[in-house]
Amino acid sequence: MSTDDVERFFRDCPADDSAASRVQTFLKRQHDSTGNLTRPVVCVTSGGTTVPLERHCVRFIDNFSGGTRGALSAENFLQAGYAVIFLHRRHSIQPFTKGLPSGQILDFLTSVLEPDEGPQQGVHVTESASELVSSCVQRAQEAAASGTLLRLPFETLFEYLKSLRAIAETLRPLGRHAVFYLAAAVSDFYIPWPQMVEHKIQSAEFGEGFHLELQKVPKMLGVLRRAWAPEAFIVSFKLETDEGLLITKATNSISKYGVHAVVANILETRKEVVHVVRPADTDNGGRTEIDRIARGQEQFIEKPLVDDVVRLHHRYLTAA
Ligand code: 9Z3
Repeated sequence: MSTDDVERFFRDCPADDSAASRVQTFLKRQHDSTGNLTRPVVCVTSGGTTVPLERHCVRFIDNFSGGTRGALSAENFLQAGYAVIFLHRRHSIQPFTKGLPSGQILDFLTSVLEPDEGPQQGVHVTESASELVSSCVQRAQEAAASGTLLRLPFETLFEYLKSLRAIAETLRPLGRHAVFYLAAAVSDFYIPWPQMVEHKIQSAEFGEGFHLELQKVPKMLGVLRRAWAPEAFIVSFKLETDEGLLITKATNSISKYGVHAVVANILETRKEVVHVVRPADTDNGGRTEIDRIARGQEQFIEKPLVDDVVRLHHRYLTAA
């Protein structure tokens, strides 16, 4: 894969360009009146990308991820004083909604609609849920009032990568004060737009079966690290199902793409334990150092995970 492949990907990319101006406006809010940056900015990516099979898309390939990792991490970065650009799969889990029912929202509500009920009239949160709901509402309102959370949705691989590039290029002037925390599950294979059929694939046109040929997505991690945002602190994620491959694959990402840390996780245990793999501080023959992060007594592992990433980012800032 060469830079030509990357150029071709974006040249053929159908998605719109609206992310850049939204990020620009958001970024202005993170500066004071004299133009100084008031807080570091992290781009948290979250949820899975889709790969369309048709331009007028009826069918698509999806990628595993509900978006819990990204949403809870975004909350913790806000708590740690970062401004957060939350690049997420549309309708995936949002910050400040963990624990709220997505499907059974009506179970949380009671309705008093009799005209003679006076001030009681209206729709109310049930007693048992009111503490959880008010905490979620309060934290969401705080983030909205402080202007420190920007939500940018994506659906397809094309939209995701186009927005990621726009964010990276807009954050470039922040240098080391920008962080990329790439928790989204991004497809490795796709159908390039020029090769994609216009309309719904017709099963009647195929005899025994339907053969699909996918191409490899050009690797963007190295381009992000070296060209789009060369000074930013880059944390990528590695998901495996075979424990035996995990640390080697994470270590390879560091040597291949030059990322500053890789969060390595196994599908089944990802909510309990992750490993943060990073280049050794001192030159000890190119080896890596590994922080094992366990959920422990915390409700969610994203708290100690983000604490670790923030610690590493602060060290990166002071090392400059
Ligand atoms: C992750 O590994 C995330 O931790 C999860 C979070 C997707 C497992 P949930 O959304 O899960 O909380 O349900 N993200 C990266 C996955 C990925 O596709 N990584 C690529 C790879 O492993 C590199 S970009 O090759």
